[in-house]
Amino acid sequence: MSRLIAISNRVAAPSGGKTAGGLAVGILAALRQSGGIWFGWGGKTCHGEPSEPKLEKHGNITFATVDIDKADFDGYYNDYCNGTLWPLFHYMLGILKYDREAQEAYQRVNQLFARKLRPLLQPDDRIWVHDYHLIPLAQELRRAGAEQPIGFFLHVPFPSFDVLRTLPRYRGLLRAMAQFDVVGFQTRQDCENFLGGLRSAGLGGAPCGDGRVAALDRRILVDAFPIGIDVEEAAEQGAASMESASVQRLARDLGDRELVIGVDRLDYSKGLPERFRAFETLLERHPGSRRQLVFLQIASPTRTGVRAYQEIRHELERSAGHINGRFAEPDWTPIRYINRGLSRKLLMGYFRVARIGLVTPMRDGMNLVAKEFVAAQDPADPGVLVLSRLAGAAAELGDGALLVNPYDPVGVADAILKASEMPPQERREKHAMMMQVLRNNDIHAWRRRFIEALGD
Ligand code: ADQ
Repeated sequence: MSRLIAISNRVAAPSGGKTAGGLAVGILAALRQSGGIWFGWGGKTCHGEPSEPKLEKHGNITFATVDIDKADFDGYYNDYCNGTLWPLFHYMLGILKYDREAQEAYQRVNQLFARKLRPLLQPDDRIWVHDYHLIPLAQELRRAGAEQPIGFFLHVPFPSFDVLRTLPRYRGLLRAMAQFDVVGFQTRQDCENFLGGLRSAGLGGAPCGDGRVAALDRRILVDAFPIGIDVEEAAEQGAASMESASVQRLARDLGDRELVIGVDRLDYSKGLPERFRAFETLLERHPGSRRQLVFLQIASPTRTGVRAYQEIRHELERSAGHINGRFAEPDWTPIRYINRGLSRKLLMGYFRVARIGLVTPMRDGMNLVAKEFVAAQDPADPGVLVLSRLAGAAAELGDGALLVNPYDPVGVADAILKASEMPPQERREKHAMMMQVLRNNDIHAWRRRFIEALGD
């Protein structure tokens, strides 16, 4: 079996296991099976041309990490990836910022990755590139002479043509994507958006009859590969952490009140201010729910170098303070807001204690929290998932979750109320339905399907 070369902006710590999130689990499992290299940025910046990649071998996997020039890193990561592409792909055009120099830094970092990776490649390797940070990588690897099959998986949504073309030089982005042999998305809708983009830009998009589509002068495979989770692990962690002192303390403290839980990176695409407003709307419109529900939001800070992320943090602190000031009683605080990341085990325990999981992004490629919440439940007395229609996960979990539009606070408030009143039998049926979906398409099925598409 040929080696796999996985490339992503960041490389998970080789010690892996304990802290590895869903994506890292999938990549590591794929690498372990065939052996290979995980290549990416090591977390350090430098001045000027970085030295050769640092190689660390663990079993049959080599972790190869490079430094990036400080000025290029700011342009590439903060400005272009997180200031331009992320808002564009999440339809947040109001905060999209575009700067040609940042785009050039993005291209340079992709050239750097290609330059440093090329000497490590063997002729029969297969290459799997992850996410929007590395869209030009196949193009740059081809220019450097690489002929191996190269696949790309986009973890975030792909926008419709009308949104895509707000990006100056958007055709360059489509051209770069057409240099991959396999282009994978989270949902069918994302595939349609990409194919529609190719067609509207006059770059191809017609089926070739062999399951591939024509793009420029190439034939590429475009398909949906919805990412899954390690279902059994989340279920076991959920059950096991009921023994943990801090999970028991939370359960005791709740008494007969019900827990509503949200867990997200602190990102404006996750709809946190809107979620807080929806909870406020619930307390306003349904006084009976006061004192009965406690909303716990755990939001870990990310991308703190980007202004929009500093602003949303302040907005949430204000909003939690305002809602608590308005509704709290001496023995009841409606919102508990934790501004840091917690261990996965603890999260799975909190999920299991919760009656309602609130997952209401304004747009999301998939959203693994929705899946983790479901997997961590007690099947005999499961909680209910309230899920945004605009998350990729809604395409899979639509029948079992209560779907909402995150822009509609009254609709979300009504769904929370409905979830809190749902009879046990209905909760069990919905949960079983969703577990079936999760088991049929777990993280291992996801990586197997993608590797198969890339060819052995
Ligand atoms: P993210 O936008 O990071 O991922 P998500 O899918 O929700 O979003 O994954 C987040 C992961 O981090 C989950 O495993 C979750 O448990 C963990 N996490 C979140 N908040 C946490 C906290 N406060 N403390 C500890 N852990 C926390 C991108 C795309 C998604 C897509 C994934 C995978 O934006 O749409 O689902 O990649 O493809």
